[in-house]
Amino acid sequence: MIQLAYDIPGGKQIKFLVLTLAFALLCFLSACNSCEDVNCQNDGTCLKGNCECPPQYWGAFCGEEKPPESVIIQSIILGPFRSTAPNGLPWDLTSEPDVYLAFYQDNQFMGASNMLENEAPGRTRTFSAGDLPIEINPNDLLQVRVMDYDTPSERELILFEYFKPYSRGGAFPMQWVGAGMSINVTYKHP
Ligand SMILES: [Ca+2]
Repeated sequence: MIQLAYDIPGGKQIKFLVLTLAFALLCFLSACNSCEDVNCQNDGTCLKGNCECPPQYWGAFCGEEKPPESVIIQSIILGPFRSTAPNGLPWDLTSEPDVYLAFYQDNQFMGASNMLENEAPGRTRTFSAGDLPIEINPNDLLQVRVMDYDTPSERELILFEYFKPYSRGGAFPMQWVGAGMSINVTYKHP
């Protein structure tokens, strides 16, 4: 083959071209196993020229977002709320309200937190890992109701807020901030 290259006009150029191509191929093959020019995004790590992605990303350079399987509420910081019920009276006549959170998606009850007894309306309190967590659907709007527990059959709605659990391209925020509360979350991926 190379002998043929010598026999035709411009053969030397062809030989040079063949050698150059062979060299380029060798460089390319060795570069395949090198991480020198591989920039993995989103905390991906390069291993033998390939990006190993964290569970929430995929793709050659970990640039593609993977939708979560579910969202886990880790803690909720509930700020001060109004001190009186809509009728103008205090939430409880003889003590402070007994506060808990109820979670709804698509009009379905998803679960409730533990109750904090005798919570003064003016203070900030945290519902933490022991009071939660609640696993929710990433695709349905979440309604969080702040409730005052009176008796097994009587509860009063203090306030509610809506949160969107997952937005594509939103880079998985660890905290959602609302007017009256903020929610710390983690994302579960398959
Ligand atoms: Ca009450």
